[in-house]
Amino acid sequence: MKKALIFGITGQDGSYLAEFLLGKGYEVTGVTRRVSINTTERISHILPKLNIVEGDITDAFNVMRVIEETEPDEVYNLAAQSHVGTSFSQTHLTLDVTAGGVWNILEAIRHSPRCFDMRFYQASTSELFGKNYDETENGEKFQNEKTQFMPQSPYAVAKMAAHNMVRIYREGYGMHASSGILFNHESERRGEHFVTRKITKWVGEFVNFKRAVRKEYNLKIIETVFTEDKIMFKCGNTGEVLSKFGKLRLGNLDAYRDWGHAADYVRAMWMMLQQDSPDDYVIATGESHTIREFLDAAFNAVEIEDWSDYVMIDPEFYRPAEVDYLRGCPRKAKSVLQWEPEISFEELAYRMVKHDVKTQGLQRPDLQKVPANSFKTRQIHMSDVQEEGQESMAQCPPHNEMEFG
Ligand code: NAP
Ligand code: F7E
Repeated sequence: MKKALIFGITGQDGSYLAEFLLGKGYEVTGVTRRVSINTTERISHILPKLNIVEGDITDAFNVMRVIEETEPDEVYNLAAQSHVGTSFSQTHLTLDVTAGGVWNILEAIRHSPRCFDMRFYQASTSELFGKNYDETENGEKFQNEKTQFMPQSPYAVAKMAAHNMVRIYREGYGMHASSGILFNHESERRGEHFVTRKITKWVGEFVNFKRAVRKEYNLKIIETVFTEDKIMFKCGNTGEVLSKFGKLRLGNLDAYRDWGHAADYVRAMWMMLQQDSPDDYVIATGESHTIREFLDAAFNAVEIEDWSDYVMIDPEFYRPAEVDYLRGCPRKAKSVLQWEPEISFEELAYRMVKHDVKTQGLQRPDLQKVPANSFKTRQIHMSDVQEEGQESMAQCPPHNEMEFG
């Protein structure tokens, strides 16, 4: 039985990779940090099948001990301070974990008597390209393995140091060490502070909140009124203000990202380590969309066609430096690894919204009752009134805005 060791098993990718490797018959060990709350939510369904050891990649001795004791055939490093925005305010921590941690793993493997029996995967990123791209003859922008790096954040600088270190250990010491230059990949398990999940979680909360207002007041007719930063719910018949909900606050909506599903991307990680020779590969869908387009897809999934009244721009979420355009060319991964993504952009957004509508429905929303005339309205959204205005206020079951199959 092959043995795999995963640093970062509690993260989005770690959870999908662990599932995937168990499915392939691997014995899987995951490294988790000692923290004061439970961080194993994403792997709770497979915990009994995993070996869990405590560790932190910034602790060189600990990393060495874990590698010695578990004797893995394959080591996957997914551990990182992975939030680009946060890396601007926690620069040192980001460098220590996202770059320094990789040194520790590479050194531990290099000094191990089993050095050449182990294969190593490093989670590199499209953030390495930063502001840079190449162009086809038709002027289409893209990034591939040959595109020059121009990092735009402390996160990207740390990942670039790690990426180069992996290459140096591969070429200098002959280690089987590969880096996957992965473009953005999301899922139902995506961290809640990344833009896609922030959007779908908000949509899930909003849909369930509106349902709860209807249920609480036995109403079919709700008028939705928009203020600067809130969405107010009024009784469609009496005009009484019933409750309010904060708008979705976002930063730059014009950046382009090449978004895939994490389940497809962890397959590519494994495929890289099955090659006779180690190498670097771009993993991407080849399609690029703006955050506006993701908002279209997410709101359309709950039958809201125009999201502009529901979203407000908050400068807090702008970054000191931005990556404007990412679109990966996965040709090498397709021809060498035979890797293809299976989940489309539309399917990704739909799955995430479906998940968040369902899970947020299990929470009990706090309906903040608002005294009448306690706010100034800016715009009034009439669609709800027009759609439902003829209905009576008779006792009715909770209204289902959206039924997923
Ligand atoms: P994630 O959800 O943020 O997971 C990060 C993981 O790293 C968590 O398990 C976290 O543990 C662990 N970690 C953080 N600091 C650590 C430390 N000092 N020692 C040990 N473990 C530590 O990230 P992800 O989306 O799964 O991404 C996986 C990897 O791919 C990351 O390296 C990321 O930078 C890279 N990447 C991601 C994408 C993407 O779009 N998702 C694209 C390209 C590259 P806790 O649970 O304890 O916090
Ligand atoms: O931002 C914009 C933001 O934080 C995407 C990480 O997994 O992928 C990820 O990094 C875009 C940026 O991901 C908000 O300015 C607008 O242009 O979801 P994100 P990211 O920065 O692309 C790469 C490949 C990684 O390697 C990273 O580990 O969305 N944006 N408004 C916002 N972003 C966030 N987070 N929050 C907002 O409110």
